[in-house]
Amino acid sequence: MFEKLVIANRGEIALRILRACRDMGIKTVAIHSEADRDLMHVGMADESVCIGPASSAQSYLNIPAIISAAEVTDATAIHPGYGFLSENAEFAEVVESSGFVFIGPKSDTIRLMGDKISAKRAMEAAGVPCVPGSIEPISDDMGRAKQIAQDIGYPVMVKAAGGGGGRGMRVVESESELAEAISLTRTEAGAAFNDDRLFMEKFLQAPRHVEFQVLADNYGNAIHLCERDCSMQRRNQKVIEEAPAFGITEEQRSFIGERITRACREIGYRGAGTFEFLYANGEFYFIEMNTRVQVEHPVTEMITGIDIVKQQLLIAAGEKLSFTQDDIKIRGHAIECRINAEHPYTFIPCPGKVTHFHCPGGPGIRVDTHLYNGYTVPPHYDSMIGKLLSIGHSREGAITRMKGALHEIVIEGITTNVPLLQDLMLDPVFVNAEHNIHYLETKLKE
Ligand code: MV4
Repeated sequence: MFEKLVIANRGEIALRILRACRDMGIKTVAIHSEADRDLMHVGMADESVCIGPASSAQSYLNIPAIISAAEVTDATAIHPGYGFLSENAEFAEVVESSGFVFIGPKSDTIRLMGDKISAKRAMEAAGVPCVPGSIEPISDDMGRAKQIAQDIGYPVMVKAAGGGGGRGMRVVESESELAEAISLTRTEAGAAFNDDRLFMEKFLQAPRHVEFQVLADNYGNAIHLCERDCSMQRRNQKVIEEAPAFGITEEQRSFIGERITRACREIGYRGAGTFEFLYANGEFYFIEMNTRVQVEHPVTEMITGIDIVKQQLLIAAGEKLSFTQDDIKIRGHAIECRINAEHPYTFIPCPGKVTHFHCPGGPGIRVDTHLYNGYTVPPHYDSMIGKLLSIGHSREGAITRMKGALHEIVIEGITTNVPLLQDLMLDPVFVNAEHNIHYLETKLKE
């Protein structure tokens, strides 16, 4: 196992990684920006290195500064967390070529999945159901593009190969809009991703977002840890996640599970990963794969009892998975509420000093946060300040416990989205599990 690891991230996930390292006897190096000297994990880590000014570009995205910090501290591995450089193939490559272990898949795998055309091609080859469409890059021949769209059937979606997470995509309702949509998306994609290749899919009108967690080692062993529903979202920012996803049968779960673990073996996947699907009319349609640990990984940990961050470290250190698919047993239902320092209805960020923080607790409650009394939330980064989780025997039991925890939590001095979360726990559409990816935006308009 690694002796010392650099945590190349901040906030709650940096603390989560530190705790996994502490459990495993791995020494930690916190790297941080000038604005983050007071982060909880910086004080707790064995060593810390300030790597640059507040702006992400000069600190958490600064590859040479992070490599230098690993070198001067004699660390042997680097955990990228989520966001920042976690899915940057070049970073993974530099980490490895500098002689450190990147906690994640090979850089080639990150590149393969970062290109949504090659990702989809790999998934189709493995028998993973994908959204109907064409993986042939759209050419400038409008006759051909019109033919493809007609074959798919309107409405279609034009997506950028370099996109993902909601960036670089456009809905096209009819042939009269197609040329303009292709031209605009191509220009945006070229500017944003330095890659103007596009592809086309059937536009699914009201799907749910259901994703499967996988773990794969270096020896061809791959398992899945059930799925999560992440449909309660706004502008591609998830607000509530849960596991398992409501209404998914054991038969569907094992069918998709079998296909995605086969895909992992075929592409030589390593580490933790997530297969994102749209779920509509009882069917799963692959859209993207995330090659990092995700914000919502704790709901899966709660229902499976598996420490996903610890598994990432074991796999990266060359260990074999110590359990098989048959060992994975789902117990109960878990819900995660993301706590953000933002106005609950306008979503305007509200950084500032936390004058009083009281953390909820009790049976079936987990809180992943770096907040403490007197901590100042800086304005430079994402507004998520923590995650509140509950588990119950049933979905209803998890909701009941979440309501209690949202009642207990006290965060004074800054404005948070807790009132929105409290509202959602009482919302009949959420309570009855009838929402899809558009529900929250529709509700907020009313
Ligand atoms: C789609 C779609 C409907 N049809 N693809 C948005 C994020 C990116 N991962 C893919 N996204 C979508 N792709 C087809 N063919 C709708 C979305 C989408 C979405 C997906 C998941 C979670 C939230 C979303 C919000 C808006 C649109």
